[in-house]
Amino acid sequence: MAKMDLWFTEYQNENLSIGLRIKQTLHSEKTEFQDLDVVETEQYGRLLVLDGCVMTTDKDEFVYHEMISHVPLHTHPNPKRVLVVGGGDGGVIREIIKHPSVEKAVLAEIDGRVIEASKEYFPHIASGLSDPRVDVQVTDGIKYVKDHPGEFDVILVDSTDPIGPAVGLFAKEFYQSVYDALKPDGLFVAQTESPFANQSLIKNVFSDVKSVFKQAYLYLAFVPTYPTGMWSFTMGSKQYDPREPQALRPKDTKYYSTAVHQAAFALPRFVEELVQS
Ligand code: AG3
Repeated sequence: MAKMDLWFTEYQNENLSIGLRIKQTLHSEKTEFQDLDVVETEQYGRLLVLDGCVMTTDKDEFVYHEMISHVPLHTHPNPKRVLVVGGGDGGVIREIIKHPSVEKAVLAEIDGRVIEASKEYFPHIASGLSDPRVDVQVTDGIKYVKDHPGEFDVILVDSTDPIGPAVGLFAKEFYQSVYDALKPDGLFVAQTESPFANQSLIKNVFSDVKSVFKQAYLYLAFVPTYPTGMWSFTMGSKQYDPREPQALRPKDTKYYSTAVHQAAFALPRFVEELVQS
């Protein structure tokens, strides 16, 4: 019998898609907030898919999870209390708790089903969620941030794309609440999409973050399964300069190193233009 030719396709825009041959679909549901699917692919292992968009894959998850967390956590000299908004798969939490200074890491995820699906299908990504320092809250991250002024050293926003449940996480008002939820020397990072595919978003977020924090920085990493592969992160910092990282602390990383940290802030000219005021 001929091999079944089954493919997962994410339509990144009306002219562009990424396709991965799938072995099988492991899970499909409509949660209260979004469509949630888990598929097994030949190339990248399992995929976590929300509303048709790749959130993470077994094979390349380390790039995004290490870069959204270790860059800010090596910028702050002594991060003790860390908040993740979104990030229900647990990948960011897993990286945060590698830092011995961290006493408490809160996960504020709106969709409890993402947490459950990750525990079941991605145990190596969700592994940190059971750590005693981790407080998992199934709640609206926007409200959580508003209700906790002055509490955190570092806040990481691991959101979906700026559509559906995540729209409010890309708004200036939210960055102001993040600022207020940070201690006087705190800093934050948000995932901010692809400089090839989403230039106006990066421009707008950067100028909003800069107007709230005074200091804003953009850095890049390469995630093969995200639209265009080139991915950006925006940091707002009250005090510390991320271009001067602390010495390498957790050593068990696959992408992050002190040299990669420094190099991530070197922007190709067309990207630099997006953030020049
Ligand atoms: N959060 C950012 C995913 C954005 C990907 N966009 C897309 N595929 N269109 C990832 C969550 C991982 N913890």
